Order: sequence, then structure tokens, then C-alpha cells
Amino acid sequence: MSCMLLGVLRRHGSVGAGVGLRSLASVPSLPPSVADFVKGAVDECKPSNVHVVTGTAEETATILAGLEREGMVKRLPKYENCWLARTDPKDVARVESKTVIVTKNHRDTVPIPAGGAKSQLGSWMSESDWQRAREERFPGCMTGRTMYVIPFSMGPVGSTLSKYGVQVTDSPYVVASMGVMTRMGTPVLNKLAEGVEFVRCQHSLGRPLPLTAPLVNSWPCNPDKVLISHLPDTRQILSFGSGYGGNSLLGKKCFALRIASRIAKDEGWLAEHMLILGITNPAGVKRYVAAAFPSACGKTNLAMMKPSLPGWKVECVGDDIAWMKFDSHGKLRAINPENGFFGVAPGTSDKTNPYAMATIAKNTVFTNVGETSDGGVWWEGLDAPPAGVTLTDWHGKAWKPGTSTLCAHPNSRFCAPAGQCPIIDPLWESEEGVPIDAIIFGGRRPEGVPLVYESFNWQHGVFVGAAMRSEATAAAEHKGKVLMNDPFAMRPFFGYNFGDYLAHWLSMQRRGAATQLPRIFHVNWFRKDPSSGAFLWPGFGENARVLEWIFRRCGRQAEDEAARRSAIGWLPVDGAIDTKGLSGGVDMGALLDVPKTFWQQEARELRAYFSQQVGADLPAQVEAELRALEDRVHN
Ligand code: OXD
Ligand code: MN
Repeated sequence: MSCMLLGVLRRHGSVGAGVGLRSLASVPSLPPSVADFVKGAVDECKPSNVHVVTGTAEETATILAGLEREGMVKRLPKYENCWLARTDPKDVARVESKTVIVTKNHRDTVPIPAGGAKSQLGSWMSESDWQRAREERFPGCMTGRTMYVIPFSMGPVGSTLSKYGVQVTDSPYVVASMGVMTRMGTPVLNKLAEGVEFVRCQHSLGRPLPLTAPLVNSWPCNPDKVLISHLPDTRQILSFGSGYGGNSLLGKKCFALRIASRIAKDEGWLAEHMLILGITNPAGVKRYVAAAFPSACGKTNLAMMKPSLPGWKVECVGDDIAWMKFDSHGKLRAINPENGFFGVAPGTSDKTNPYAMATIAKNTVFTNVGETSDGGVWWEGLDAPPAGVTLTDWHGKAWKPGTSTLCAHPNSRFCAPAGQCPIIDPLWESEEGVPIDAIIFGGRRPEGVPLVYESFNWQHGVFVGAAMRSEATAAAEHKGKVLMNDPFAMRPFFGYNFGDYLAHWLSMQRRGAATQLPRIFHVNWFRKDPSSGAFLWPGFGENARVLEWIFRRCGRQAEDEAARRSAIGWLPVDGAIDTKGLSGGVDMGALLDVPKTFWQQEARELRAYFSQQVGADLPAQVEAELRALEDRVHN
């Protein structure tokens, strides 16, 4: 360890900011590469204390107690070890407009859009602009605060599919949340001591002490200066100004998607915005599927689904991110690199996701949800609290049902350990990952897109992923229900040029064994009746009926009595989706309809999108698939 850092740890080998002091002797020595990184961060950010996180339960309890004293979290006495945080209302979601990838050449990050349009596939920052932005933000940014050093693993420590990171941060809330979302602390430090590579993650709230302006809700952040930057070439993340979610828990979107997608390209695997679930039929046959949906399309609900079909069982491997690699037999295997769920609270209920409700009953940090007077939480979608129980909204103000404002912020979250999920899959921490039989793409498509269809083959499946569109979400700063292109549900998370990403997906075909390649599907739970505006499909546990068809299609010939060829892919034949027992009945004709004029328009809009946004970087195979779709929908 360098002398300088040793000096810092000697002087400050303790937890500051009101959290209990640790003796100097307990400060672990850091592996040299980690020490160099921490020393650089200390020199730049000038914290008053440095605390190397060990990850013990006592340490987490001390950190939470410190947060409570500072007014950043409050205990929720109705549950065991649950906490509520209210953020500054200016820090409530991922800030895509301030999220950048820094590479030497613009085109390494994004295809150059035609006609000077802005890229929707990521934001590039030049190295010189980034250097300037860094110098405007980080020097001295942790003055008066403690810098926590978090060694963490994405994936089970020791798995060949796992990757490691070290995050320095001045946010104890981030430490508590990273302890849930990742494997964190001494076991990872021991792994790092073996000399394994790690991603360097530097995070600051950007509010050095003493404060020059009062905090809002005791939540330090610096919204005017937010910058979430990624340097894929050097595997670095530098995040400034936000303490919330994907902006600050750097293992999640920043590492496990943006940086990991680039590592995956370099190493020949896939880092995707996908849930992973296991589904077992009444005969006991099990298959695993991975599914990509844009934010707020019900990934967590699907990942923990309680199937309505008798005898079927779903088990959850992960709800947000999948790292997938072909094994030596040519079978795609996936791990969930995370260790917890950072799920959207509103809409989660015993009706929509009973297993999530059970998961979050203890050891959970809630952020920006409503609070009940009996020490519990509340959000839109839950039953009204019992008589005599009153509510406080996410701003901390008294709130009554029927008020025009929302009690919980639409992007309010729970952060809960995955191991607490009652249907966590027995193999969820398996080192070699689970074998994937199907990949599902989907989105919120009110019109024209059928409940389910299957791609003709891998190349067509890649095109289906590239063509994904969905209504926008509260998880980021977008407003309203705009239909956005969101290829592979990765639009906000690509770590490199989308054209190269498509080429990488196409190349997977050569890595997998032809007979073992996952089948690729597209689903849409959100189609609406154009006259009434009501959803045509009940969703939630009833989605098992669609998974059943997908399950049956895996391992069969493309030409199968359960499917018919259409202009966009294989569709279920009449009666192939089991609708027995569906209350109220459903209009399968309307759900599976492929309206010609809609798809002609869709193909036109897709061509315009690809030519404006991807241009010369669009692989010839994807262009050929678009042409083939155009031919089919015009004939
Ligand atoms: C998330 C997101 O938070 O996709 O998972 O925005
Ligand atoms: Mn997500």
C-alpha cells in the first residue's frame, strides 16, 4: 500500500460522519492495485476519513444508525430492520441526459446520427471535455466527509462469470444499498488480493462540508452538477451529484450493463438488461428463460410470477440483469450478477406480485414511498390503509387517498436481498449459471403488436430485439407516454456503439451449438382495445399461459402444430394458448392480430429510425431482415 494512503488510513482509519469509530488495527491492508486507486481518489476528493467496508452485519447496522441520526433514513417499526429514505425531490431517478460514455472516438460510443440529429443510443463525451468536467467537480468534493471504500462482486464471489469492482463513495446510504445489491466486503477484498481485475468506481454526492446551502430532506446531492461518466477502455466509472439508484449504486446499471456490455464484447459474452426465471411444467420439466423489457414494464413481476396455471411453477434467478456466456457444450448460461432487488414500489401488491411483497417484509430500504402512521409503508396500488391509520407522502407531508398528488413517487423503490424471495431459484447462485432455452423481448405496445410471437431464427431474433419500442417510464426523467425505440431494452445502457452491439449479438450464433441456441420471442402484455382503451390481456399470473406456449415451442421444430407463420414471426394457432378458467374471457383474435397497415407503418418508422440513428453501422444482416419484413408486410 502506498505511504500516502497509509498515512490517510493512519490518521483517519475510522468511520466518520457520526458513525462509530473503528480502531486503526481493524483497517485491512489493501491489495496494491486497490490501494493505488483509493490513493488517487483520496488525493482528488480530499475526504476527512477513509473507511474500508467489511460488509459485516454490525457494520451495516452502525451505518444505518448513523444515517438515522443524520435524518437521512428513519426506521419503520412495523417491520424488522426496514428503513425509509426521502430524497431531495430533485434527485429521484436515473438522469439519462447527464449520463455519458467517454471514448477516444465518438463512433466508439454511438453510431453518428444522420443530418446532425442527436443520438438516442447513448451520449458521448470527448476525453478533453470529460477531463474538464472532472476537474470542475471532484477536487475536494468529499471535504469533511468519510470516503467509504466498497470492494464488491457482481455475481457469486469466485464464479468464472463474476466480475469485481471497488466503489469509493461519500454516501453511507449507498454503502447500505450496495450491501444489499452486491456481494460486498472482506471476501471480495480477499479475491482482489489474488490480483483479479476490477472496475474502478468513484462516486460523490458533491456536497463537501461545511455546506454552503441547506440540504433538502437531509439528502445531500448536487443536481446542477450531476454527471454519470463511464470510461469503458479503462473500466472506470465516475459519478457525481446524485445519491439515487442507478446513478449511485454503481454496480448496477453503470457496471453490470454499460461497462460490462463492453467487457462482454471484448471477451465474447453478453451483458443484458434481462430478468432470468426458471419455469417447471406439471411433469417436472424445467426450463430457464431470460427476458428483456424496458424499465417499468413489469420485469420484477414476471421474474417472480405466481402462475395461474395449475401445476406450473416459476422460480426467480434475477429481475433486472443477466450475464450470459456459451459454455463448452455451446449452451448459453446465465447468472444474475446482482444480490438484491431494487424494484419500483408503486403497483407492487399482493395481487400483482405476492412474492415481492414477501421479499420486502424485512431488511429492506425503501426510498420515496409513502409512510403509514403505524410505522409501515404505502404506495399507489396497495389497498387503502385501515381506518385510523393516516398517511404521509414521499415529501413528508400529510396525504389522503383521493388527493390529486401521488403519495409515493412513481419511481419510488424497495431495495431488498434477493435471498429473501420465497421463490428464489435453487440455482440462483450457481457458479456456472443456468442454461437458457428462450430469450424474450417485450415492451408496452398499446397497438398492433401481438401478445406473443417467435422469431424465425437467431438472426431474425436479433432484428426483433433491435426493433423494440415501448412507452416511456418513470425510472428516468422522461415525461408522458411517448413511444420510444428501446432496442434490447438497452437504449439507456449501451456501453458501446449499437451497430457493433448488433454485430456482437449476430456473432453469438457461431459461438452456440446450432441445436442449443435459445429460441427468441417477443411478448406484449399491454395491447389495448382501441374502442374502450382497456387492456386486452389480464397480465401478471396469467402471463404463465404465454410462457407455457413458449415452453412448448422450445425443443420443437419451427413447423409445429402449435404455431403458424405470419409476416412478423411464428404465432400461436387458435387454441394453442390455454385460456381455460380466465375470468371474463379474452379476445384472442384481437390479441394475436397482426394488422397489415400497422406493420407497414411500423416497418417505415423502423427504417427511418435505423437510417437516422444507426446509419452505416447497421449490420447488413439486420438491414436484410428489415427488407424481408418490408416485403412480407407489403405482400
Ligand atoms: C431499473 C431501470 O431501475 O431499468 O431497473 O431503470
Ligand atoms: Mn432495469
